[in-house]
Amino acid sequence: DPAPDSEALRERAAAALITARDRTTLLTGCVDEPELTAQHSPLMSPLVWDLAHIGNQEEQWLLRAVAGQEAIRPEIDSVYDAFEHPRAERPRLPLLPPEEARRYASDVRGRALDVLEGTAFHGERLTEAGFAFGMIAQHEQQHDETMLITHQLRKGPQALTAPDPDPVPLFTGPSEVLVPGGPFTMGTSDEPWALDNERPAHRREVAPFHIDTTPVTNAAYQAFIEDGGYDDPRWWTAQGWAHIRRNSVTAPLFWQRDGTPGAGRWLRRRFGVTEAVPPDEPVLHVCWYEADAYARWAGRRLPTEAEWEKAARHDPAGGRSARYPWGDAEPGPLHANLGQRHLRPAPAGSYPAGESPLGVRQLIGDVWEWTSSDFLPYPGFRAFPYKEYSEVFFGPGYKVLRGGSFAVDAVACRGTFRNWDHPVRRQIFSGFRTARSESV
Ligand code: AVJ
Ligand code: FE
Repeated sequence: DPAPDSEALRERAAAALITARDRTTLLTGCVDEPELTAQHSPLMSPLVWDLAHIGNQEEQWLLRAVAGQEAIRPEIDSVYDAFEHPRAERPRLPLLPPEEARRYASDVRGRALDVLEGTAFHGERLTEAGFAFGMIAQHEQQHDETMLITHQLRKGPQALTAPDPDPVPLFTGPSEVLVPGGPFTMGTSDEPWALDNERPAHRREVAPFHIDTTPVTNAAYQAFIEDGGYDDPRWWTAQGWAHIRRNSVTAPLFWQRDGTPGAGRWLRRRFGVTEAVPPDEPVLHVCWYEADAYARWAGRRLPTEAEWEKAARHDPAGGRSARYPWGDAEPGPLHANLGQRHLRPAPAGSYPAGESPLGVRQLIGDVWEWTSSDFLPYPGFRAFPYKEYSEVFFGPGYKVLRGGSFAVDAVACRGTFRNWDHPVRRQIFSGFRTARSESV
């Protein structure tokens, strides 16, 4: 290691871990103990499970795998194994009570920072460029996003606050841009903290297509609702139609019609507050079936995952793939709405400094964007460091989401980052944009 690089990496890793822990502390410190152990939705774990699971993963990877230490409390590994216990069961497990969970996570953290001081960042794949530390910071941030979803599902008064994004003038640019056809580099082999499913970099041929300049807004989505979109099987796949009928899905999750006679408005509940649905904001809390149906109604389709990544990373001038739509610079507050800085997406057309070379906005941050693609390995994929991060999820049961939401931290969000979920899921911070093939 040339020393300065090593020192910079050490600082970056420590900062990423500390940023994540500050957020975990906020999310688990703003409600009282009974709320930490309660299950707010069968879709989610009690917050106190996430807290100790965060510590347990850190112990397994940084203390045991990297530093070869003995288990602190081997008996709890199984309690915090996400594969042994589905979320619905977790409240009945012998969970560490809140104070113990906090102490455990902070004990692990103290030791992990000591390990960081003494680790060389080369030689071993797990520690190459600080990978294991970056992976654990990303893991904690991913659970922080999960805990924020739990907060959104939780009934009861507001527990979290954040300033709103700055207002922007109504976006008046083109509604779509043409992405030229041809190959581009998808995925990465040199982003040091990229996870296994983002690797390796490979050439992808993509036919020319048009993609929305901004995510689909609440106003646009409302037009689909008012046009009877949820009552017309033409727009839905057979599975989607069966799903929305069986579950009486008639609007995005957390929406309700304003009961005032003649109001004709929609309200939504957001982190304990009921408010009018803001027309210019990207639509949030829709499942894949809803995104897919809206696109068909609009005479369009969801972008494939490759199309999404080409729109986000390809620079037609330079011909190479950048790390982000705006280039290779780390995300700053002018680029994207990330990191729970706000508790909502920013209006469509925000963040001009974050646009792609072709002028596509808000690809990073605001809302996770559903793509039409199943979650599958790239050619040459190798599971690392464990099969249960990605490999066991590959297949038709999961659709890929891209770009990150306001609730994801920059450390867990890149032009190559891949998220996935079941097509019925909508408690997640999910929205979408649409595309169409270039007609010849
Ligand atoms: C990549 C967001 C689907 O939360 O299930 C957390 C991330 N993996 N702990 C999830 C993850 C293990 C994962 N997602
Ligand atoms: Fe996890």
